[in-house]
Amino acid sequence: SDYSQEPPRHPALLVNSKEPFNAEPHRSALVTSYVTPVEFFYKRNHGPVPIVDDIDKFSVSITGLIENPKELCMKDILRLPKYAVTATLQCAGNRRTAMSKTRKVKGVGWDIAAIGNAIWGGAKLADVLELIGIPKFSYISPCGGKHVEFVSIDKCKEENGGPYKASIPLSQATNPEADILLAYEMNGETLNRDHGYPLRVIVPGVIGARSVKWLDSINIIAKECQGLFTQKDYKMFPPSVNWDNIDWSTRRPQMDFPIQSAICSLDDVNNLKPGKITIKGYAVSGGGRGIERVEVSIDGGKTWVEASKYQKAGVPYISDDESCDKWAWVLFEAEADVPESTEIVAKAVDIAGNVQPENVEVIWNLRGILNTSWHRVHVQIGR
Ligand code: MTE
Ligand code: MO
Repeated sequence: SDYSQEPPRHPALLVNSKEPFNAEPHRSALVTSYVTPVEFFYKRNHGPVPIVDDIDKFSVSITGLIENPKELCMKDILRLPKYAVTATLQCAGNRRTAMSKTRKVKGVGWDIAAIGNAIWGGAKLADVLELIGIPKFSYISPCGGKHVEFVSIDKCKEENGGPYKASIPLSQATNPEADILLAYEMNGETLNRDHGYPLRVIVPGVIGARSVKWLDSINIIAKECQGLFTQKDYKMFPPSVNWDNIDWSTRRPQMDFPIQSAICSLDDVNNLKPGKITIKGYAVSGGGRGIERVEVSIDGGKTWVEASKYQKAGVPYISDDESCDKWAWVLFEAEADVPESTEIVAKAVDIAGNVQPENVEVIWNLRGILNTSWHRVHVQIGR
């Protein structure tokens, strides 16, 4: 693989793998603003970043189980109504490093910042599909049924040099309220190369792996994508499954991510003076489920206080308010007096009442995905 033409990147990123490039910001960068700046947004690539230098020649082919396969050029996509969707993208491997401390897991190590919140600008996939003759709200049996597969331009070694790909159910793809985008902008700027220039898919509320970057083609297929990242990766196994007894076919590909929260204003271990500290972090749930509450403990999880939550600075977040961004995280904040060394913990509850598990052991899985256990940091108080 050729990594000689990678794009420039912010030097402050913490690099977990150089080739392919996998990097996250320091966790503190996530709570300085509700919308994550592009340069501090985590980057998760499976191969070299492809180069698209002639945008006039760029097109997306739409093929498969449709009557009239079509090529859409960038102009065709720009002609469709443009939407701006604020959505949090989270890698299924976020917080994997901590899961590995219980028992070793396989995969790129991530701290708690393989997540970011951006304003994605683009056309709705439901509009694109309508343009080629697939009606909105195409309802196909919820078990089985057609899928929409996204295939990239990139080449990754896990696919034996083939492109990265993933699929989502057709019923979701044709639902305009699912807000799935073919995005060409991120935070009001042209999408950059690391994040999928010129065009990527954004599937809000779903693990990042389904938001295919550098889109090359869309295929309507009879059942879910047979590619590696749908069949032999990004599946949730119970703790009893190991590399000797794994049967990938017994599990479905992970789609929505579960309720998640983490403290970003403190490192894993902090040496502080006694006094007031501010505890800040993010909370988000998959499937567009809002956040009901975030609680913080300064005694290792024995007692809790509720943190304040916001999206827009200065406006308290209320999950069922029309004005809140349903696909986006909330930032939380709590102040506490910490007189002695202790463990500080955060946990969140979504509007369906889903809670984070107390320990990582109960959700441990060999691929190290979806570590959503209570987030704990240590504070050592010196005099
Ligand atoms: N799309 C392509 N073509 N190639 C990739 O390697 N990585 C996926 C997804 N889409 C990937 C991809 C994964 S696992 C994640 S978490 C997100 O992109 C990361 O998106 P980002 O780099 O814009 O943060
Ligand atoms: Mo990912």
